Amino acid sequence: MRTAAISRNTKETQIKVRLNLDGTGRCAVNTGIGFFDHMLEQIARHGLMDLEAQVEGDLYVDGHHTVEDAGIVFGQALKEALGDKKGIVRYGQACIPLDESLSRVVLDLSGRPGLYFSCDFAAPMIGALDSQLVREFFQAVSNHAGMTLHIDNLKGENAHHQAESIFKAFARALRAAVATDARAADVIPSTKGAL
Ligand SMILES: [Mn+2]
Repeated sequence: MRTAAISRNTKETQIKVRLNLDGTGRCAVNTGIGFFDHMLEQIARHGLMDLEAQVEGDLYVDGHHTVEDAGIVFGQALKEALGDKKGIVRYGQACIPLDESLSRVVLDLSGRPGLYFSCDFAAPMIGALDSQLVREFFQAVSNHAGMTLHIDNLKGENAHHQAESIFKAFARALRAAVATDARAADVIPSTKGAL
């Protein structure tokens, strides 16, 4: 089973994440920011991963440390669950609409961090989530999973829809990239022989 369980404690946040890449979409998350919970649920549901996340952050400051650090630990869990990446597809992409919003995510589990993010959010806040933190979450995931990650919101007039279409597209792209390649089950998908 491709699973990981990671705990991370700092003065700003205390986080526990459990991840099963070969799950069914089960999700139990509590970050203290309702809309962020809603987004993590999209990753589990549409990524077909089981995800538990208990996040206690310094929300009296703002949501920044909570969201960024959740991204760090999710990225670490993803990297650990993938192991040597033998047999995975490696690349994934998805273009997902939510009503008027349309988002495209293209990713490579390359081992190298890199986030290329474009979204002009229609509102500064989405519920209790500062829309600027969507980028911060994915920056942390990219850094700690070792993932090249291109995220483009191509259209959108509602910030809830923009963010949700991004998370759904990320989930679908990730699901494709971590899937097992039936024609190369024992192969690390790189001419270097390592990822
Ligand atoms: Mn929604």
